[in-house]
Amino acid sequence: MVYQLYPRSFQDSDGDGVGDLNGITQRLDYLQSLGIDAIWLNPICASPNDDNGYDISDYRAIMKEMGTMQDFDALLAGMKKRNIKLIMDLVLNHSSDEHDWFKGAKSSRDNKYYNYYHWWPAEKGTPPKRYSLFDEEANAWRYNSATKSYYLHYFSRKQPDLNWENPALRNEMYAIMKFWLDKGVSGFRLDAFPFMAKDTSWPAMPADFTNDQFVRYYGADKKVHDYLKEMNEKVLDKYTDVYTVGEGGVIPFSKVMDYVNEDNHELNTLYHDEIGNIWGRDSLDLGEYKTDRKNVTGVKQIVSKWDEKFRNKGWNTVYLTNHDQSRAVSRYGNDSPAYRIPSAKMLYTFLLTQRAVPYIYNGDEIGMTNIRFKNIEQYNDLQTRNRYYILLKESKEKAEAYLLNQQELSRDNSRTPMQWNNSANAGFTGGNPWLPVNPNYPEVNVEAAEKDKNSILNYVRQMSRLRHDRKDILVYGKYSLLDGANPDVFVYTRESGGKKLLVLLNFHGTNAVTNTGIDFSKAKLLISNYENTVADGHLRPYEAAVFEL
Ligand code: TEU
Repeated sequence: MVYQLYPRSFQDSDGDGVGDLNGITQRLDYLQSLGIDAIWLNPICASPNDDNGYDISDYRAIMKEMGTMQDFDALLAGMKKRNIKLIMDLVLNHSSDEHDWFKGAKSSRDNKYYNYYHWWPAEKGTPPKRYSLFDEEANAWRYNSATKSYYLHYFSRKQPDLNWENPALRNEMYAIMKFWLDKGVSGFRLDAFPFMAKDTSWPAMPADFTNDQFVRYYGADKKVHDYLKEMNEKVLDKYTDVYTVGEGGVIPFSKVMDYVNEDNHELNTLYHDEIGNIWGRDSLDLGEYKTDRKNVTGVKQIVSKWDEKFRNKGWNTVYLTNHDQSRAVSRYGNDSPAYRIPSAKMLYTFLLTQRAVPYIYNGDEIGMTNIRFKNIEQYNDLQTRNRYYILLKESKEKAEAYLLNQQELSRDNSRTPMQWNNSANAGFTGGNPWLPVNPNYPEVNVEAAEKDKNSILNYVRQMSRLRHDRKDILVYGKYSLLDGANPDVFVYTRESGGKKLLVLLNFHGTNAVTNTGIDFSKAKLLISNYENTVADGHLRPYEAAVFEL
């Protein structure tokens, strides 16, 4: 079980309104109580924070708001003592424009760092169209007058793309990985890794470009495989027990095994975005959104097809939300007062009974909800802000529609500060929080959840114990879908060594019936999110249960 921790919003220990490493260290007993095996820390390296740490200006230094290298060493030692491993976020595709490499590169074409980045010389005319995901003008090329050339930035203009074709750059990145592994970290989450390798002949994008052509024009070029293999050879192979997870949202399903098949020696795991895609997601076509929260059958198909993919080789991951998406209970459950608690527990029953590495996102374990900002000025995230202003140039209606959509989908929803107690700013900071605390903190907070034996938090702990106690079945056992066409209920068994568990999940806020043909006479209840759960195939709104058969 991996706990994803967004350090900026977790715990501030020095009153500057930004979470820090000492804050995390203070909360290690709490983290241990969740029964997690590892923590993935979002970026903590030096950064001007154009994209909250995903724009790194020094890969070997700690962001000043987050503390010092001594603080990092203390955090790591505290984690080791508690047997929790640390997974670092490794930002490979781009650096900050304030990194020394880029400062040199942009000064002259003769600078030794010029070829650490991708450039289009102005004498060749305007560069071939590439959209940027975060740019104010959606253009991924930006002119630099000192070199009379354009640099590439798939993300913001303060995040120039690194040129992995240059062996000198690759060696720098490998040395950085060694630096952190030598300190004792246990692995890396490879940020946006498919974009590392581009087709640098820069083919023209077709006029009818659609998202499914994304990989062709943006990355996942064959060379990604070479880089990952080299990274294993030069770095990862030299260490034992190192885990990698790639952010693989854009990798087509048919190509996944090429990356995670252990024979290929590339990645241990990657994560996909298919559940998020079916249940509402920002797409690259600015302003177009699909939301189909009722499509439980679709979700079942996704889960089943990914399980099948990993039947014999490789290993899967599963998550419901992260720092790029909104809150799980708001998006997939129901955050109204009546259903917030049962639906969040139902989602955890799902997450922690999967044959995959489950990722829990901080704050979800107490059922934190979307903050749903009303005005564009309230947003911090550059993605929301920049896209809003692009749309506003097109029409006011489009911009307004986008704003409504962002109430449900914006990344800031999951980035509001962790709610620890009912004191000012939810106990997150003594200062001014960098992003407002969700006003529901007097009710939704860790301290209140600790005191309530029926809280989401205590349910997560029970589920996590169950997963560890019945590891042979719940981690490694075979998965089989039952009642697959049922549009409300997700039912499956997990089995191993002649023992079988049944998982029943009602994803909707209405009563439901499932037809499994299973003989319930010997069924023994292991956990459920309601009082008096009986095994008869009837489920109350958002009811979830695990039975031993
Ligand atoms: O995200 C990569 C990515 O492809 C994003 O476009 C992501 O899909 C989008 O933000 C979802 O709304 C990674 C990080 O997870 C993200 O936080 C960073 O902003 C991005 O890389 C740039 O480093």
